[in-house]
Amino acid sequence: MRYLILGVFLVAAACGSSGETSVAQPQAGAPVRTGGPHTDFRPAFAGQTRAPETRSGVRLNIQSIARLEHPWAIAFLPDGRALVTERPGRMRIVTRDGDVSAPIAGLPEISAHGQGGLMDVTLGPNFAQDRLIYWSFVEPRERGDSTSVARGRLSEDGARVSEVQVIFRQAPWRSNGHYGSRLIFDRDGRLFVTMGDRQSSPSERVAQNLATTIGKVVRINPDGSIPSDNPFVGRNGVPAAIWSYGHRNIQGADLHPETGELWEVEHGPRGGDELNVVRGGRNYGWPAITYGESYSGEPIADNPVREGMEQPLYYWDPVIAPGDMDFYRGELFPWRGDVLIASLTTNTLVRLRLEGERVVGEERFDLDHGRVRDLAEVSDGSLWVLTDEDNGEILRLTPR
Ligand SMILES: [Ca+2]
Ligand SMILES: [Ca+2]
Repeated sequence: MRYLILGVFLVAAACGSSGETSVAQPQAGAPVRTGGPHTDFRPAFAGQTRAPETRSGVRLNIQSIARLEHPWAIAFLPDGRALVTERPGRMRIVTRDGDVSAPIAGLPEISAHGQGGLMDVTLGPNFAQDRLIYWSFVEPRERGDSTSVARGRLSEDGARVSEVQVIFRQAPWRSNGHYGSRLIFDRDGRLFVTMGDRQSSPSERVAQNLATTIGKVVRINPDGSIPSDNPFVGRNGVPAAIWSYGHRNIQGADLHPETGELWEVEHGPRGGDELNVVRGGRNYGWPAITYGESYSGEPIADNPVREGMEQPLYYWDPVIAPGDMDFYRGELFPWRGDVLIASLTTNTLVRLRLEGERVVGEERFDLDHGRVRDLAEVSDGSLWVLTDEDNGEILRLTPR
């Protein structure tokens, strides 16, 4: 282990009357306490991992407002209610007070097994006029189920979707994992779909193969057609929808509030979860380069740096298993411009402080309600968080 463990004096402080535990401030420069890394790779630049712990002084008020089965994604409607998906294949409308509607009718058949089912949902860029919503799901296919994207018109009363069209289909693959996915409209109204490598073996190098949409981010128009300025348009044998490649499994993404570029968090294997800014035509390396190793401990890459492949802005080893990520845009918390990440394995909300494209601080908030899947900022700056459990919850987070 090459990381210098600084003299960190973690002193358990007395538990307050509210029952939360806390620890004394570690010395300046010490990272969040996580245990040792699995690999002994050196970061490509200072601060690429284990940024100093940065305390914002926030204490969270955590309120459970509704229960759902494996809730996966939240999309707020203009009236303040939210569309919320459940991975087994239901979409519902939830009010600010947590009243949950019956499932919305009219969704096409969804194949729910393993890590997949109904996943993300987002409003179209002209929702106020056309009421089009977009969702990602695992579609039953003859040659192996895979990630698809559909859109449909939400009725005025929110009870059903109609005029449903499947606008994108990832190539099929026979596995139950690594479906992605997040749906992010860019500022020009084009749709990014972030996906995964469908748990293909690293030795198959599928995410590096430009002939398939597996292990890729794609960019499409809202009707499923291909933007003429996509990076691989006109390249023989390459699906023109591809925006970037070499991705393992992306379940969290957002547009940078200033630059409008796509940022994503990506699951690594054992070690090597990543934060990336995703640019058209670039290769993000999986599985040719990674800061992780296989679950059996076998190496995947002998070197995490390679010419022509992008370095993550930041990585975690051990992993956080990132669900969604959002840039915080509000003012209720003192986090404006920070990256907030839902962590499935640590049951925490992870906050990254940025300076440009460098991570300069990390903080974690122990929510202690199970696997954190999604987060969404409410118009008042509070947060809704989903826990991906059989008896999952919508949690409302406000500062104390
Ligand atoms: Ca990578
Ligand atoms: Ca979100």
